[in-house]
Amino acid sequence: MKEKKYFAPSELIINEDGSVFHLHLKPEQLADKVILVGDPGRVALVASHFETKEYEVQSREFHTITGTYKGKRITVQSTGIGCDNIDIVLNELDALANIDFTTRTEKETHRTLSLVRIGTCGGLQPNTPAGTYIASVKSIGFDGLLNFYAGRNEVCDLQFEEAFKQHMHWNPLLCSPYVIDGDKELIDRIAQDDMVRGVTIACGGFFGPQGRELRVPLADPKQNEKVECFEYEGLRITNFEMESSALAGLSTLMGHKAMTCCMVIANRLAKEANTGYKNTIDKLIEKVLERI
Ligand code: R1P
Ligand code: URA
Repeated sequence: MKEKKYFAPSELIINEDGSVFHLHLKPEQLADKVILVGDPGRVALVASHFETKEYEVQSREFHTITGTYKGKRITVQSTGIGCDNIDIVLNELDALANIDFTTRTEKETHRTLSLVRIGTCGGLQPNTPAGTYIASVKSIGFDGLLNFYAGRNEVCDLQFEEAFKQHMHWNPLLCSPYVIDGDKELIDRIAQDDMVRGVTIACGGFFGPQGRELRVPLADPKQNEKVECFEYEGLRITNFEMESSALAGLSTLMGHKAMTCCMVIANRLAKEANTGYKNTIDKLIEKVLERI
């Protein structure tokens, strides 16, 4: 029989109270259904729909509430901004689900989490004005995260990746972009006719990587023009945000189901932004809570 891998205290850091290092959650406090949001303040908005709350904790940008919505046990977890935080959140959630914290070895049976990210994004097409909900069927990672994990080539859409790099005349100094699908079953259940199904670029930044130029010029001034006209097998790139690729990629490698849906708050074509979105995102939250 294969010897079980032991996860040393330096690799999986467990706090004195038995909770995982950054999230401060214990295994029994995590539900199978998880809603991820960027903004820690959005956690209370999601949980305002819960009929019961069993646990709440906050440390740094990681705010967590576990409770129930219409009898379904759900954990809502904030990630803060960016794929670096997704690396922390996904690894710690997976450890809570699949590693025995007493023996520091993998559990015998795999526990699969369903993870739905509810975020905000910038729209890139005429059919994605402010207020549109976009479900990411595919994500293009400009963040480089998945390239650090084995198995990246087995789970990514390499043909799409190659077509995109050719179209963009990709500068390899930027990063090695990866293309990864969201979970099909979850997308079919959650992205109904009221959501646009699209291709999302997840960036390691809000400004330059998303083609926003303030005082410092961009390396490629035509980046967004090229992004907006790229088409592959009938799919167009619909939006920019900052976490969906890392979420879809790590979840696939770990054996979880994940998808991202975002509300457009800035339309890059129309050059318009909606900063009063905090009330309207609640409608998207309700749809996800009903369908998760
Ligand atoms: C940038 O303003 C942040 O907003 C988007 C981006 O992905 C990034 O995290 O998502 P959230 O509203 O979920 O944070
Ligand atoms: N979030 C992003 O990452 N980009 C936008 O343009 C809006 C929200």
